[in-house]
Amino acid sequence: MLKQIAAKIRAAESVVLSTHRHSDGDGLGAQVALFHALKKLGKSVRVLNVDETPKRYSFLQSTRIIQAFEGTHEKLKPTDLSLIFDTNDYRLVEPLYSELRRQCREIIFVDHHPVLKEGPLPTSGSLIDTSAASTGEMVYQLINELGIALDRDIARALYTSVVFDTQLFRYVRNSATSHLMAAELLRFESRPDEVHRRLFANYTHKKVAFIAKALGQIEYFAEGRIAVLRLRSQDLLDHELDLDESRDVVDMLMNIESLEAAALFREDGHNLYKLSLRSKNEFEVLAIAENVGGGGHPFSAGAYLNGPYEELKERVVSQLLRSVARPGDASKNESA
Ligand SMILES: [Mn+2]
Repeated sequence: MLKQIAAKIRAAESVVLSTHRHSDGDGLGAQVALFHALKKLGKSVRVLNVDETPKRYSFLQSTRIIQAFEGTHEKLKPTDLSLIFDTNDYRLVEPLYSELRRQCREIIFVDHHPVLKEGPLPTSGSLIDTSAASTGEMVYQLINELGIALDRDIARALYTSVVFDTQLFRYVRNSATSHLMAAELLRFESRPDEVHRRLFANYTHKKVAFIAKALGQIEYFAEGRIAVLRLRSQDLLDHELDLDESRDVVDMLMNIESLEAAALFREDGHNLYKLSLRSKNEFEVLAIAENVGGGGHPFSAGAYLNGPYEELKERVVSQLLRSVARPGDASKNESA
């Protein structure tokens, strides 16, 4: 499939690169890397996402490369090819996706998330590789397949993908690929420490105060094997946090040694929550996320939920408790 996609890229004159709503370091790194690579092939290429880029990623673009569709709702010019990274679910790309469908001759997803059991199928030419630790890894292979030489811009973007999705090589899926790829990229990226800082060491004093308050409110279940935390929208506002910044909190929870799974409920509005689930060892949370209408990876998944907090929490915690009792059996859980 990689070879077919490379052939389609070679044949295309114009290409649009996109990723899911609430973009992250993996999707953005993949896009920006391929943007620079395709420029070298003389393609007309643009990076267009549904919404604005979270501010921590400003270092990926010295001039503005990444554009946001929302707010402009511009009419796209007819385009040969669109590649969408780090998701295979078009609903996470709407309303931009509808415009891509109108204007692009072909749309291809390049992704490492499992296709949802009950959800839309990716387009036919798509490349889904759930063994890849990041989408950047797949784009790295694609760039090699196209025979495009790496440079600092490409390397920095791909390195961002790798270290973001592996959380600085903590989640490498028992494969050497991320490290081997990083070693090659560091021939061109001389300041990996700067990338690490931009991605992870970007806390303001207000954010630290926010985290301190939030961590004091963790609820534990099953003898400390499960943790649940709610982030209130007023607290996010008071501490001047982007929605994007809440993801650091759930990753922090997984540093608690006793934990097998964590659930973070971020309040996005009245009775609107973004649920983030994390787990480790034999405990998988993807099925639980799917049961409540979401998706993701086996050990890192999420969903957008609608309803009063206590009800949502009960629904998720009851499934987590069933899974903790029977690890690896989460797929047999039924949602209430
Ligand atoms: Mn990813």
